[in-house]
Amino acid sequence: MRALSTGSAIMTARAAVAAASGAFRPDDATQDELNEKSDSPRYRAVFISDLHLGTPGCQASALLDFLRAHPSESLYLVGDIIDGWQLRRRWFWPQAHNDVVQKVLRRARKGCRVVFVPGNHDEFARQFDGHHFGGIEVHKEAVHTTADGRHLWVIHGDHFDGVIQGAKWLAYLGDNLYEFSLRLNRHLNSWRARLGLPYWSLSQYLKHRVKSALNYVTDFERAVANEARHRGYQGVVCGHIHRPEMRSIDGTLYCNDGDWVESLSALVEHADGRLELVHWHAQAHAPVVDSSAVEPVSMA
Ligand SMILES: [Mn+2]
Repeated sequence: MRALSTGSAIMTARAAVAAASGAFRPDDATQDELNEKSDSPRYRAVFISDLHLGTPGCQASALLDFLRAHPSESLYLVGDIIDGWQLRRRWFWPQAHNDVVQKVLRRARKGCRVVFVPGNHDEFARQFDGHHFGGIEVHKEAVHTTADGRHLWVIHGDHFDGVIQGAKWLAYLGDNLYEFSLRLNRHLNSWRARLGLPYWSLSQYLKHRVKSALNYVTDFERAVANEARHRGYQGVVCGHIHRPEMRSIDGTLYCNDGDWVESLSALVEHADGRLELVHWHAQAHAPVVDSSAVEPVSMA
């Protein structure tokens, strides 16, 4: 076990690095090289965020499959990679999560530029701004220049939480819960009628709340894109809200690479500078993920 010598590093940082560096197995590397034959197209850059390693929600094996199929010159880890909040409460570190860290470290050793922009769940790493560990550069924010010369601001996005109102977890309510609310509504109102109370629509109330949650997403996207424009960038790449998206907002390109808990998505840059949002669960060779098995609670 090796640990960082920096005294101020909190336990989760030390433990995560120790877990990653302590169990390197050469047979893994060989297997990985076999999987990474040159028939995979090489991407100029890959952006992933919100892996939430250290939580049961992290879809680590799907992520490993994605990484194997997407070798790149640069890899941006756009925050909430290791979930220090959850690990502090309960230690959860299965082999697949270790494999992800190994995979990233190995990629850095093989000449891929790996940039880690910490998020709010791994904010312990923000104190290492400007340092590098095992070939991974840590920056509070970064700028990526595409092959066609666009400057993209790379941030996690949590700093924009303060300017946004609303119950964001409601954005993750599914249809099932909505249908359940309609049934609950009928029972609630027959009970209210017996008590002589007027009709009150639970579903209307929830619909209103879901609408304000969706407004939260739009407000977040606009706030991030506006700030990128004010700073003179042509676009922005962020994560945090677990909502993959790529669109122009008032002339500024807004890219959210999504997450590896719910949406299993990433942003990739092709050799010619073209950006693409990859939805991994939609790939034929990837395992189908049952979204109902994932807790609807937001981890943004
Ligand atoms: Mn976050």
